[in-house]
Amino acid sequence: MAKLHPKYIELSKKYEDLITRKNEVDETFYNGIYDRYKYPVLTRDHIPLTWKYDVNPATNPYFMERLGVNCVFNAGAIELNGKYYIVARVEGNDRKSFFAVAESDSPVDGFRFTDYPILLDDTCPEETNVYDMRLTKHEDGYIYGVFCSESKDTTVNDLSAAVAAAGIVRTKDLKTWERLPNLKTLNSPQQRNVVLHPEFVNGKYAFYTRPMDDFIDTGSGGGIGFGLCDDIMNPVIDEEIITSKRKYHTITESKNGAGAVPIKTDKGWIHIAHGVRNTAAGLRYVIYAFVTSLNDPSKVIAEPGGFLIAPLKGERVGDVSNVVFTNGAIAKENGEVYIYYASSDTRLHVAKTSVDRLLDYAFNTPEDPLRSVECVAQRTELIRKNLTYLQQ
Ligand code: M1P
Repeated sequence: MAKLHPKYIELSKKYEDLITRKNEVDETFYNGIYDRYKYPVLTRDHIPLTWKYDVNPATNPYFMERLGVNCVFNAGAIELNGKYYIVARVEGNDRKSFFAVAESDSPVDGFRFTDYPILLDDTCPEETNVYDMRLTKHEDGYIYGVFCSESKDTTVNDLSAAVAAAGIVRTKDLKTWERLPNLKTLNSPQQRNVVLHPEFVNGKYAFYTRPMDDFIDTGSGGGIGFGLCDDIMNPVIDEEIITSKRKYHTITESKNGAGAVPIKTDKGWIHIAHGVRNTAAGLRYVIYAFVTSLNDPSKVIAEPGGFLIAPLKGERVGDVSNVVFTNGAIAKENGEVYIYYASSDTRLHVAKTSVDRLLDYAFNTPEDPLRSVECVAQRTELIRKNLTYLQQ
């Protein structure tokens, strides 16, 4: 029998306690739109000990981490054969991210990583980093994972300059992954936050894109794009149109990007995306929602003003503070919706809502009127109606 370090025995017990801990709705938060949960669903402490330590006391007498993990965050999510799967972004102490599958019988707790992280086919020698996979159950029968594939920009004399592109993999079982060529967008030099729509549109694969001139700044990119592609084995988009636009002095002023795969409802496709504005303390990321038409998933038909989720309490602090970000949600047959969102590029949380609530929110929350005076008029009208009602 293998000899075990006492620390391994102690940490294994703590690990099991963490994985088996039941999650609870956070009763200190209420907005009627969704519930927040007390505990994150995944953190760096959910990483199996075998991924970080050499567990053999002969070769690791001090029981040191050999390959530390810094954080676990932005995750794609999917329900498959009655189980809940999260494909998380795991970042090592070396700043490189990779993907790992965690599985549970519950959407809000019990997530346990499978034995190994995903080892992608090494088809892009220039690729340095990968992150933020969106999982699409496509009507062609495959589950696609679309993620950011980042490489060094060698065309300029700047050590930090990078190029972002959309990488694509596909699978049927979340175990064997086939890497496809990266998406080419003929009119956008960089891409991040690309999401594959689950249905064909005009017989073609449809992608939500995020046209960008630069790695950080979207530059002339006007918002979340939408484009069609004939052949997923040679994915090229020659034209992108803008769906959800960036707007001055709103939550999307600096940039926005598609998040979870859109959820189909009888009133339209619900999108849960992120918006970014700049502040003296740096970029602030929030999550927002909008709905597009069933006939034309690029056409916005409901655009509630403001954010759906913003960082709260401890969520505000982390490696990149003041950030919430989503790239995965699970919509169950019974109408429940679980939004997996990461806070401050550090840990992953879940928010529970439903299709009915999201539709009510999307169609009945007033649009952002874009000017303070009109915002006050909007609020005054709500107060006036309430006071009249309460005096009855
Ligand atoms: O650090 C916040 C987020 O920044 C990026 O999002 P965007 O492309 O909209 O700027 C992503 O790298 C994301 O992973 C990260 O959470």
